[in-house]
Amino acid sequence: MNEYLELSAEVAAALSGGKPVVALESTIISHGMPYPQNRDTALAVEKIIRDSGAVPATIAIIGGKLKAGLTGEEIEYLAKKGRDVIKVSRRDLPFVLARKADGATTVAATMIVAELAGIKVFATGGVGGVHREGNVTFDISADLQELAHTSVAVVCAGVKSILDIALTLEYLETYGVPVVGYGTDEFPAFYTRESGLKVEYRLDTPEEIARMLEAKWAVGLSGGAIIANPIPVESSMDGKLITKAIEKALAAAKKRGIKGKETTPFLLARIKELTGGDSLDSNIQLVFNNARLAAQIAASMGK
Ligand code: PSU
Ligand code: MN
Repeated sequence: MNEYLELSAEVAAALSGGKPVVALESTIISHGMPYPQNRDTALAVEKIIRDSGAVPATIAIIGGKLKAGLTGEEIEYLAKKGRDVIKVSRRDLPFVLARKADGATTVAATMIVAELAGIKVFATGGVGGVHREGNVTFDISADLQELAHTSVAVVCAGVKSILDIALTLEYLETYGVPVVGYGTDEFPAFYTRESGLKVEYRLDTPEEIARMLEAKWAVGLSGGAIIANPIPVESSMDGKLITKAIEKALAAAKKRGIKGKETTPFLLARIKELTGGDSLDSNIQLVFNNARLAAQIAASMGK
């Protein structure tokens, strides 16, 4: 095993015993939600995965170690420290390891650790993508390149319209990343079930998704896949209301000159303020929904 990698006893036992394991990221804890909802959500997601018959592997960097499977204390620590924890994507990883520091892993960094550990399925809320005006700013999340190269399936609720969803889908197509609509013909937009953009492939069961992933990897098509799982109807938001909040948040980011890795956390926090917490409730529910599906896919792999 890699000298930087540390699996919890539960995750190590599940992997060696061929039991289903679902990876979870930690940037969503430190930078994606406020305390204490972030801690409560992280713990509840783990419980949902356990109740669905799989083992959760929440991933983060603690003391320069790539951890898969955190203790309750470690989750509490990352949740409480919030944005003071380093947000770690691919390019940040070597520095944080060498300094023996702590870090919250983005989708990209979580995929890297999951692949090292041998975990194939990962659940989160939303992935990063091509930002609006990305053709000018070049602000394209490293998550997309990771999906192009690292062989882990990411279950998410689509991407937020803080991004340019159409450009994000074009980018994924160019890099050969399969995008599945789970029970839908439309790519979901995180808070809402519709984005106005179609997916090429709709699959309606976890088994079909597992077969697709197995086929992909069996023929040497390395890289990830996006399993886009629309937010449950009862938790979804009013399209107009969320669009307004997003427009305001984007304008505020522009005015303040927010750039680089700060952009996504800034927008998420602003949207939460502007919607009076409704967006946070939706966000939490869609993560739960993704965790359930990811556990089912993980259980179907190799069957
Ligand atoms: N989108 C969300 N919630 C999140 C993130 C994105 O709706 O918490 C986080 C994820 O960790 C994702 C990261 O990997 O932000 C992307 O950041 P950036 O755009 O800087 O790559
Ligand atoms: Mn960026």
